[in-house]
Amino acid sequence: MSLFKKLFTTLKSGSISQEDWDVVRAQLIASDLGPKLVDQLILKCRSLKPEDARKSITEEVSSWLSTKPRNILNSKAETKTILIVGVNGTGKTTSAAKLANYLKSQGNSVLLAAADTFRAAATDQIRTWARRIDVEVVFGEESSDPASVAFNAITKAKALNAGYLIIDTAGRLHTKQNLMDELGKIVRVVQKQSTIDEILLVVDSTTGQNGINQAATFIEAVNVSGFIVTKLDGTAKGGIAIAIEKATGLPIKFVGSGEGIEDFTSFDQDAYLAGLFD
Ligand SMILES: Nc1nc2c(ncn2[C@@H]2O[C@H](COP(=O)(O)OP(=O)(O)OP(=O)(O)O)[C@@H](O)[C@H]2O)c(=O)[nH]1
Ligand SMILES: [Mg+2]
Repeated sequence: MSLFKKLFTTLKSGSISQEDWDVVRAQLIASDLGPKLVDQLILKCRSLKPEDARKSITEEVSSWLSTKPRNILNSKAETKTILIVGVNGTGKTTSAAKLANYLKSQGNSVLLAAADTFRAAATDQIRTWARRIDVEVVFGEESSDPASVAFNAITKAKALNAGYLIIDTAGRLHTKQNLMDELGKIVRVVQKQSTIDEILLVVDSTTGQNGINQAATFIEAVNVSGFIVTKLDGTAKGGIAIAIEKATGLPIKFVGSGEGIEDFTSFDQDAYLAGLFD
């Protein structure tokens, strides 16, 4: 990600002019760290000795990251249920398939649910993925009640004794309120039958600070437990990862870095921090 490379090389060079600071600031702003965090960081850096820079910056940024667990939370339920939510186009359906494949490759049995019934194409998309990764998917008619798909899915998952149920949801409805009401209903219907272990909010890293505003809306509506940050392959704006954790206190659990099924990893905090300087 090299977010702090410029900052780091500037600090190491010793004498730093105001112009140098301006360049560093502009670069950090462009990375979507957000002006407030950028200024906080630069203020700190101005008083740093070059030899302490890397350690101090790492400590500062670490203190901004979520302290909540990054692994998938596992209740005692036989079937762990994961709800995938987010704004349209962020990568929910792709991430649901990637996560299903990831969990399957670890030896788990996985069931997918297509609770985006807003468009027929949404169901087709997840069914195509499901065939490819050889995972079963529960779906309904176009415009049918997404909560009924979720209900059928959790019923089936329990009957099959599936290890995980991953529910994909719509990102677009006629209004934001409709969308939030729909998500709330899916949550209630599933919770009548089982615990929801995770509600993962998918955030497109290329949308920058907008992602933080989206997050706030979803966090208000449902009990978001963590993030999947997507499209990190297409951006130098990796600062959003830090900014969104600082703003919400919630952890990034997975990152997507391409359109392929394997372009998906758990978020490794230490590797991420190390990568900021390289
Ligand atoms: N480069 C890149 N593209 C991605 C990534 N994740 C998803 N995409 C692409 O982003 C587009 C939208 O992905 P979807 O998974 O359909 O997004 P969605 O949130 O389900 O969209 P809606 O159902 O319309 O709300 C697709 O073209 C995906 O291939 C990623 O990590 N990197
Ligand atoms: Mg989708």
